[in-house]
Amino acid sequence: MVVSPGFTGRRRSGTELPPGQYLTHEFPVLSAGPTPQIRTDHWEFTVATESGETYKWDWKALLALPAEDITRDIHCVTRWSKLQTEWKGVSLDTVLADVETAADYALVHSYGGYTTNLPLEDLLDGQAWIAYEYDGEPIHPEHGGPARLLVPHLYFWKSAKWVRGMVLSDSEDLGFWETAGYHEYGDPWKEQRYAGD
Ligand SMILES: Nc1nc2c(c(=O)[nH]1)N[C@H]1C(S)=C(S)[C@@H](COP(=O)(O)O)O[C@H]1N2
Ligand SMILES: [Mo]
Repeated sequence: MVVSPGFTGRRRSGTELPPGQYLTHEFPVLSAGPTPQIRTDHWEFTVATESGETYKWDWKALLALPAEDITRDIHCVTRWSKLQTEWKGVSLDTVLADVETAADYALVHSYGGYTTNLPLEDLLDGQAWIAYEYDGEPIHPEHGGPARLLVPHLYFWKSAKWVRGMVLSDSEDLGFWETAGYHEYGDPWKEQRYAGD
């Protein structure tokens, strides 16, 4: 990794781009497979813990949780960044409030089979949401609707579209892109694109 002059390691927002990124005003679609069509009356979000407990939310239960408006920059590892994108969704702090776990890692699963791994702590403390609106509208299916993960402080491949749940565990299982050679953590400010960066 090349450390740029003045790099502080702090997470910044709104004015600056991470190293190697360019600004776009488009909203590119990046999907590793076809767009699954998920009806909200069939949608479910499941959390399985390291002790074998499972917790489930259906669409009504998700909407019943207090939602937040979220404005954040997003950074795709293919080098586009989009500033100050606007979402509505439920914080993972809220979703996981009553989940009993001491796990260190989460493997997030999507409808369609996509997976991505994150340390559980990166999903907490106001850093991650289950988002269901983008720009004041339900999230378009291509962009992950009816609901996607939003973890804007990491490269956008961590923000699993069509999210359906996560498995919490004491050891880190790699997800789809991470298994294919992308970085296990993916901090855009440290340019953690590929394993070993
Ligand atoms: N389920 C699923 N989630 C996914 C992906 C995917 O292929 N499948 N692609 C990831 C990547 S690489 C990026 S950059 C963003 C793209 O989101 P967008 O298509 O809404 O721009 O979704 C991430 N989440
Ligand atoms: Mo991406």
